[in-house]
Amino acid sequence: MPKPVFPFTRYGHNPILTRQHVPYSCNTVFNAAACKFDGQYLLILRIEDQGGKSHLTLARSRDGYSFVIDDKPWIKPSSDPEYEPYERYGIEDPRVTQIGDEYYLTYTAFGPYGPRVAIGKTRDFVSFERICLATEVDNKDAVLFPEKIESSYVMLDRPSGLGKSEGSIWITYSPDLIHWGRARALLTPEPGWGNSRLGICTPPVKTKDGWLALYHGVRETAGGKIYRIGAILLDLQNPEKVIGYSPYFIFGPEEIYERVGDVPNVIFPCGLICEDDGSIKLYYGAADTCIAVAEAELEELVKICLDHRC
Ligand code: BMA
Repeated sequence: MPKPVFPFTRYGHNPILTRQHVPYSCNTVFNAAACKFDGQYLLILRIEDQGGKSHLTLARSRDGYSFVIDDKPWIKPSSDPEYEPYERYGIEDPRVTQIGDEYYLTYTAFGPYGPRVAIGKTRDFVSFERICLATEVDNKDAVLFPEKIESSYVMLDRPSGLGKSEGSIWITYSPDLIHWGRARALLTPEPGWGNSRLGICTPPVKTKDGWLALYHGVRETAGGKIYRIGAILLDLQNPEKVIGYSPYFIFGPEEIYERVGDVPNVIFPCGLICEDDGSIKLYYGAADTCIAVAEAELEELVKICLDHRC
């Protein structure tokens, strides 16, 4: 087996956001979606309040490292009777995908029945329109592709597997973002660094070699779970075909802010921004307590997948 590679370099002033940066009282700020909008970097932060429920708040930056957080939440759990029973315990782990001139959010709606995937959209990051609760419960980690493929919207998600302790990455299709089907499993846990759960982290990026996405692998250990990151490459025309993926993790908790926090040993990226020079910025929640950023070359991530073709 070839030598494992670690393509990510952490920003020197991590963590970039902690609860000290939040202009109102909360427990933690972590797991943020990321995009560029109106000449700025935007993070859609998951903020957990002191009651243990999460909402989403925007943070803005000119350089991608130094962010200012809005002084009030952007999206709170819904009071609409159609959504309220499913968002009662909070809304979590957003991801954002630009399709045309609209930005689509996928997030975890969490309520008494369990977690399920919800979809909504915005044009201006002021108003927000909920589109649907897209899956049943025990499903999280959903990302949308940035374009339709053969006239269908395409989504990756992570329904729970055997005994709820496992979970695999699945693909599913929709004509209208509301009705989803033709679901297939893409990647499932194997003994090793991702022996328990695999979930997609960041929306797929189109490259000449395929759709590149990052995913987390959860390893169950005697000391608890460890959340680490791998890369996967999917066929451009037929994204249920896995071209290759990293057989080892390429990014994992090492720094103190990743090792220690409300949930130790967690790196949980929800946002990836591609820069014009071929680099990417990966925004990740660290130990469910703060937000950090790391950088890599997109081409290097693709190469890792191509070096390990299925
Ligand atoms: C997952 C999600 C994430 C969280 C992670 C580690 O199941 O709930 O929000 O960061 O667990 O606690």
